[in-house]
Amino acid sequence: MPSHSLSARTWRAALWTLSKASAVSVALVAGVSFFGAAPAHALDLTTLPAATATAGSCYLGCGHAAYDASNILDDDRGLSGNTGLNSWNSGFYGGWVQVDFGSAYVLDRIELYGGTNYYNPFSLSASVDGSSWTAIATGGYHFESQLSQPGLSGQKYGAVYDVSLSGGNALASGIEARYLRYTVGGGSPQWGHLFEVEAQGHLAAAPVPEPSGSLMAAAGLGVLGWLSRRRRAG
Ligand SMILES: [Ca+2]
Repeated sequence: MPSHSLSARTWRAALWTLSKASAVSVALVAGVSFFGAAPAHALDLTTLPAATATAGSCYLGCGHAAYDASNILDDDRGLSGNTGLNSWNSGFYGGWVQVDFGSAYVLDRIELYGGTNYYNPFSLSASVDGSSWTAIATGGYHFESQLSQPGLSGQKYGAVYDVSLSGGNALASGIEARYLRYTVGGGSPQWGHLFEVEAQGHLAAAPVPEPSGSLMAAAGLGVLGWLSRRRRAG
């Protein structure tokens, strides 16, 4: 057999092996990229079974059905009327109420449902341990088209903060919270009042170990060697 023919066969075999190895390598890299990006699952934090509400004070005493802290998690935003059985009231010109989600999550969105007679400048803060707090926002109830649902008197009245919104609705990304606290400063024009709070968030992404460059190279060489042996055996 002429030598140039042997050479051509050798080149074709080498090219075939390299093309297969490249395809496998691309698949390996694509697979690593796919599994390395852990998707964030949005959760309704305020409807989690573990979610509970507590307050520094309640108008008729915390634990009384009317104006208790638990009323901010009863899925009634005021549509059943201003009955006291669906809202929290601090009982003085200030006060705070907070939600414990049961575990820490990264916040994506917060909705506050107020009553149209209550403006009340407030501040929102977040904590992962219940003792160290991070300021999230300051604001006041207002007519807010971004609210998902109507509240008292069928009005969308309250406040919304969201990582995908800007301006007065902006929420900084990456805020971790097990506790979300709503605080009305002392000397406020009305008693502290909140009909409902809703929050969405997701679990913080756990770091996913990815193969190092040398491991990837070793995997590529292994595939190359296997294909070469397979070619020779054929
Ligand atoms: Ca409520």
